This record gives sequence, C-alpha cells and structure tokens, in this order.
Amino acid sequence: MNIIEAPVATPEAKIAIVIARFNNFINDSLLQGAVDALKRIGQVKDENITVVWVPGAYELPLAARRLTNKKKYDAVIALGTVIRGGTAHFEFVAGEASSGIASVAMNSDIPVSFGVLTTENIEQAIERAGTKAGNKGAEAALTALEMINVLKAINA
Ligand code: INI
Repeated sequence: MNIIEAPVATPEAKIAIVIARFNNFINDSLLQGAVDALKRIGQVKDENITVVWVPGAYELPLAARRLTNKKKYDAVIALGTVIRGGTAHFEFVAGEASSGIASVAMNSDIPVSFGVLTTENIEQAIERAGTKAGNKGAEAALTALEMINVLKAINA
C-alpha cells in the first residue's frame, strides 16, 4: 500500500493572502491567525507573505485568480466574513465567494484555500475568528501549506 501524506512546514513557500475589507473587524483576526500559523507553524518567512485587500468577499475570486495567474506564489489563501444579519445580499455574496473561489482553485495548479466565514450573526463570526471555535484564518493557512506539500509528494 502506498500512502501519501505531508507535513505542514514549508519554509521556502511564497504565500498570497487575499482578504476582504468588509467586516474587517473580524477579518483582521482571521488575518492575524493566518499569519501566525504561516510563520510559527509553517515556518514561512515574513518577506514571503503578501497580503492583498479587496472591498468585499464578492471580490475575492477575481483577485485570487489574478494571484494564481502570476505564477509567483505557492498558495493563495482567501479570507473574509459574510454575515447574514438581515441582509438580502447574504446568499449572493456568500454563494459567489464560495463558488468563485472553488472555481479558481480548480482552474489553477496551486492550492487556494477558503477562509471565508459565512455565519448567521456576528457572534458566530467572532467565535470562529480566534475565540471558542478556533480561527478559520489559521485553519485555511495550515490547509494551504499542507496541500503544497501533498501536491509536491504526489508529483515526486
Ligand atoms: N461583503 C462581505 O465581505 N461580507 C458581507 O457580509 C457583505 N454583505 O453582507 O453585504 C458584503 N457585501 C459587499 C460585497 O462583497 C461586494 O463588495 C459588493 O457587493 C460590491 O461588489
């Protein structure tokens, strides 16, 4: 039996984070969690992390696609927060963000991870941004790094 699995540390990786400004009071914590995980667990160098801000989660896929097309990064991490909270916009923004990022991921050769919170209310978002339900930004960062190494191992 052949089993392929890979570690998380990627000391030479170049990582792009694309992050929405909308709900930035939550997204700032996702970013902090992602950068901490990249550096402290993934051993990624500070100078190899690029952060790109876009207006909202709806804009994440286009920027993520541009970043993957640059062929300069080993992975892209998309961060944002869409809160239902009474906005009719929710389904459209959350839907486009998730299907758009999935489409970018499937059409690129590098990992594109989905660190976008889609929650019913602000409390749920806070819980997932570094309090009792972990930090979705850190999770997305570690997923991206593990996938870099998994893809490398599949190719080896
Ligand atoms: N953008 C978000 O990132 N989160 C939201 O919760 C949100 N809501 O609720 O509207 C949101 N809207 C803005 C959207 O992402 C676009 O920036 C805007 O529609 C312009 O394209």
